[in-house]
Amino acid sequence: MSPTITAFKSSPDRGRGLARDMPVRWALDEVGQSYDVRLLSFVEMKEAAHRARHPFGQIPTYEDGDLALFESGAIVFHIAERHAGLLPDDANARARAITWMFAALSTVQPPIVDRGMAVLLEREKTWYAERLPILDQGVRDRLNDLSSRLGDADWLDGEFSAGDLLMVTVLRRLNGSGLLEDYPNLSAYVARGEARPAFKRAFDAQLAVFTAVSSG
Ligand code: GTB
Repeated sequence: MSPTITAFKSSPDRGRGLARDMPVRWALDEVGQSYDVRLLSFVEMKEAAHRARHPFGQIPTYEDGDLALFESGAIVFHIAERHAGLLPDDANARARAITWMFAALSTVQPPIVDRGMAVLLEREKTWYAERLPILDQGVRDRLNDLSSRLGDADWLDGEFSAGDLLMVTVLRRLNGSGLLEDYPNLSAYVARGEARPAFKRAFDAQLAVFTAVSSG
């Protein structure tokens, strides 16, 4: 039986693939695992039935038989552990790929999310013009180091892994900020991720939800 994931019924990102069901869809597509999707409204997300799956009333979740998971990183890790293709067989290479998963979510993502939230919620505030350059610098600090580490390699550590999948997902949140463009190797890295057939399938699937909702 296919696992079931949850996603926004009506995503505020308007189908740009920025919500966190995207890395889960992408991981499932990379390993060739079909899946079902339960779409949730904001109200349904906070109801007891969904909170039993997700204590914080959010998407995404993942259900497979009697296993229910939340947290996109944990779900991607679970998929990568259960299927071939997203983590190397060699134990040390596998540990390094997992390290990149954590680096994406714990080290690179926070300043990107902080900046994104300020752009979304603080634009009209008196402090915005002063705060934005500080937040930009926080993002640049991470991008400088990531760019140096990646160099001219295709992926962060050898073959494409779940670490790259999460890192590309995180970096995509900078689309439209103008920040990524200062780092040609990181821009090319994101483009390489987006060019993967599995990424395209996942992206099209979440876009189809938005298209159906907005035309219906
Ligand atoms: N750490 C959790 C994970 O990685 O799974 C975070 C989950 C999370 O933030 N879920 C969000 C959610 O359910 C959706 S993805 N929000 C509803 C709520 O909290 O009530 C975050 C997100 C939302 C919208 C955009 N966007 O519009 O661009 C991008 C990302």
